[in-house]
Amino acid sequence: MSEGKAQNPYRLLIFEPGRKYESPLILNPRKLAEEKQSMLLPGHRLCAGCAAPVVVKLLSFAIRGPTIVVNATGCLEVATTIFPYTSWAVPWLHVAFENAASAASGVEAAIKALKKSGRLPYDHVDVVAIGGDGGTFDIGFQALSGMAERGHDIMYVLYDNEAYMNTGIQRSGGTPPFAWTTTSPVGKVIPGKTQQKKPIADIMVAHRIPYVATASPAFWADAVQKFRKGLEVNGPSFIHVISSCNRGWRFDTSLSIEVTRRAVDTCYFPLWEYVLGKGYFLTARSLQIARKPELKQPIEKFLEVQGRFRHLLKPENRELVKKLQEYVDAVWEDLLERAVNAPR
Ligand SMILES: Cc1ncc(C[n+]2csc(CCOP(=O)(O)OP(=O)(O)O)c2C)c(N)n1
Ligand code: SF4
Ligand SMILES: [Mg+2]
Repeated sequence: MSEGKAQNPYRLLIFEPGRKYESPLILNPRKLAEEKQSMLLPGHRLCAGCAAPVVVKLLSFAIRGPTIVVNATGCLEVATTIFPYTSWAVPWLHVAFENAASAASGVEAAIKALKKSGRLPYDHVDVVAIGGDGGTFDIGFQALSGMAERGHDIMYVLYDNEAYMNTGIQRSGGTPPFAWTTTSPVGKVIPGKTQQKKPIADIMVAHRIPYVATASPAFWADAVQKFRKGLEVNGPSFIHVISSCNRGWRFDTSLSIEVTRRAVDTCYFPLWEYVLGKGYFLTARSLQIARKPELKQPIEKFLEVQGRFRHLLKPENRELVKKLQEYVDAVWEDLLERAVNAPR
């Protein structure tokens, strides 16, 4: 863990055995730049403008000591570990597309066994599993649900770019209604995806795990705090991060963070956290919107900067935008009713 000024920003994060690492959470940008190093080193092949490495950087700001990352197959895995190289500065494991949560469960169980037999040279080792939406909403869901049910002490981070991007932009359970993908094409027969987005974070809440949260790279301090909370709880935690993809969402690379801001400003992707026994809490901009509803932007603000929704802005598709707005409003209203800190 970097302590004091980071001398070489491109080194491995070495955790000396026996030493206690209780690094305080830093939220001052200058201090972060001086004292914290990303666990993802430069030289990876993620696209310019991809939000996934930003998500990992924010996660890096939250880690508190020895950490092992388990990565599902997907853009983040493929583009950071092109054989024989790696961009990861922490121990990192990839097994398959569908089993990040079960591989991480094995890692966590092994750490426990080592600790029990006195062979773990650390007080504690955090295990973080990272998966894309395909690897989480769909193919990896069984492994994830099992991890939650067994109660492993793992933080699962979902970077949700809303399609199977690594294999060429196919729709997933995380793709929103009416989005264009190569398997939900826009044409005379269908207007993009015809199904809704699976409420994955609420599904994880239903598992009654200690901590679930949503996050956006545009609200970085909120995201870092949530990552830290997810690491600190005893047991499984799940952080759902909206992760823009300029290739699949069709926007200019300079808009990467702006798109994730608009996702929150329109309530398409509200920011909240769920603490077991306490309930749902709105955070950051979403809490501001709940207190001052006039801050809520129309869904067009999210759609208009993305080519995958270009067809929706044509006059003949006004009805679809209306439907999408109603869907967003219904989910938001539902959240307002559940949130403990929403104004009544
Ligand atoms: C069992 C299996 N089926 C299909 C694939 C091919 N495959 C690799 S990555 C990927 C898509 C990953 O999508 P997602 O999890 O959303 O991550 P992203 O690439 O979008 O970051 C697919 C279909 C695979 N590796 N294994
Ligand atoms: S295709 Fe999308 S998710 Fe994949 S590296 Fe490029 S921008 Fe990132
Ligand atoms: Mg994806």
